[in-house]
Amino acid sequence: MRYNKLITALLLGAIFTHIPAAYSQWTGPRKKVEKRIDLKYGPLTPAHRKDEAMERFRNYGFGQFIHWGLYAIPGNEWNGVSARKGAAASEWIRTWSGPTAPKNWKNIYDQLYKQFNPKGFDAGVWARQAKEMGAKYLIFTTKHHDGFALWPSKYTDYTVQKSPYKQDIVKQVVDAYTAEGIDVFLYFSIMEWNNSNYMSKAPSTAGEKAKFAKFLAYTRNQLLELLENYPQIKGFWFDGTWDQSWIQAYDFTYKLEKELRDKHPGLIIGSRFRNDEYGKRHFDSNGDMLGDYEQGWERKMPKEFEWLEGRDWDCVMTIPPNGWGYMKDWSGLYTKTSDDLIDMLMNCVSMNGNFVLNFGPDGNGRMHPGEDRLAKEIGDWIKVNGEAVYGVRHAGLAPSRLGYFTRKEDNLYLTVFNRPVNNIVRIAVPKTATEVPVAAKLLQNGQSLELKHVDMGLDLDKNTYYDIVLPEVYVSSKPFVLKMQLGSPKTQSEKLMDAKM
Ligand code: FHN
Repeated sequence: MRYNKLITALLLGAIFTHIPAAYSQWTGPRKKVEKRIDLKYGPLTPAHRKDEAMERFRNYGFGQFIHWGLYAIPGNEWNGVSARKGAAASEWIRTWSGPTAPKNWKNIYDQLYKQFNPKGFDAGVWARQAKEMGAKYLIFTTKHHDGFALWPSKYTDYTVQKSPYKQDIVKQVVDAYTAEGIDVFLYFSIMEWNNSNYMSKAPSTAGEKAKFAKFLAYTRNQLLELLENYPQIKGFWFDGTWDQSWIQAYDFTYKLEKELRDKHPGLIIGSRFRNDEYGKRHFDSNGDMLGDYEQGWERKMPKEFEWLEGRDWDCVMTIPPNGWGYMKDWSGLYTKTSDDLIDMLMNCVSMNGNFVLNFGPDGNGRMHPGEDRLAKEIGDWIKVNGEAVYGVRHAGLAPSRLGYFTRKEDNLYLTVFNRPVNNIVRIAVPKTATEVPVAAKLLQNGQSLELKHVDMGLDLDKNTYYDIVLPEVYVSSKPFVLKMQLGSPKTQSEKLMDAKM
C-alpha cells in the first residue's frame, strides 16, 4: 500500500529523541519490561482492536465531556463564598474544608438532591450544540464521586428519581445525542464518598470484607443496569479506581470486565477500569495496556508521538485550569480560548488521539455562557476545516514548528498556527519518501497554491523540502489548513558528495 510505504519511509527519516530509561507514571515514555512474567489478570482484549467499534472510535477526533450532578447547584460557591481554595475542583465541592467551608457542609451537600430541579434542561439543546461544535462522541457522567445517580437506579435511593425533577436524565441524554448521530460513552465513578459500604483502604476484617462485597455487588448491578437501560451506548469511561479497596478486588474486576464485554459486544473500556494482581494500573506488570485505549491523558498530552507506541488514546480537557463541574465564576482564572483548544485538538489528532472537551452545565441545565461561546467558535472553525480533523491519522512526518500534520488517504494536511513571516511554508520530507506533496491548496476556499521542490543539499540532512507559497493577500485570524495531494516525486534529490574535512 502506498500509504504504508510513505509512513515507513518517513518514519525512517524522522529524528527520534532520547527516551529516559525509567518513567514511573502511566503517561509518558515507557520502559520496556526486561522479563515478562505469567499474569492471570492481564488484558482481556488485544492491544489494537481491529473491530468496527474501535475503528469508529479512532475516527471520532473530537468529543464532548459533560460533568453534571448535584455539584452544579453550588457552582463552586455557597452563599457568595468561593470554594476555590477549599476544594480540589468544583465537582469535588463536597470535600470543601478549611476556614472558608460552610458549617456542616457535607450535610448541606448531601441534601442538595432535594433541590435538584433543572427546569431549563433540554437534552436536545445540548445535543444540537454538540453537533454544531463538531463533537462525534459524548462522555456523560452517570454518577460522579458523590454517588448521586442521574438515572433511576434500582440499587440505591440516591438518584434523580428522589429529586423534585424525578425524570431519567441519562436516558434523555443518550436518546438526544444518539438522535444527532453522536455516540455516547458513560462516565462512571467507582469511588463513592457517601456510600456506607464503600471504603478506600483494602477491607481487612470480616465485617469490612462483607461490607465491601456488598459494594462490589452494587457496582456490578449498576453497570449491568446501565447496559440494560441504554443499549445504544458505545462504552464506559471509568474513574475513581485508584483506591486500595478496588485495586485489591482484581479477581472481581477482571470477571466483571469480561461480563460487561460479553453482554455488550464492541463495548469500549479505557485503561482506568482495573489493575493486575500486582496492583499495576493502566498497564499490567508486563507493560501491556489494560483496556482498549490509554485513559491517562487528563489535562495533558504526549510530547512525542513515539511515547504512545501505536496505542489508542484520548485526552480529556477542562476549559478553566481545573474544574469539571459547573463553576459560576470564571473571573481571575485563565480560561482556554478557542485557539488554545483548536491547537490541542490538532495536536491530539496528529498523534492518533481523540480530544474531548469538558462542559459543566449549571444547576438549571444550561451551559456556562463561556462554554456557549467556545462551542460556537470551535464549531465555526471545524465546519471549514473538519476534513483535517476527522478520520485522519498520524502523517509519519517529523513535527513541524508551523503546526500539525494529519493524513487521510492521499491527502496530507498541515494546520498552520505559526505563519512564517516570508509566507513560505516549508515541509521537510525524507529524501527516500516514495510519496511527496505534488499539489497544495487552502482547505478553506480551495485556492490552489504554488508548490516548489527545494533541494537544500545540506550535509547530513536526510530531508528534501517542499515549499508552499502563501498569497500575501490571504489573511486569517484563525489557524488555517493547507491540503496537499501526495504523489510520486517528480524530481529526485540530487546526490551530493559529503564534505571531506
Ligand atoms: O476526580 C475526577 C475529576 O473530578 C474529574 O471527573 C476527572 C475527569 O477526567 N477525573 C477525576 C480525576 O482523574
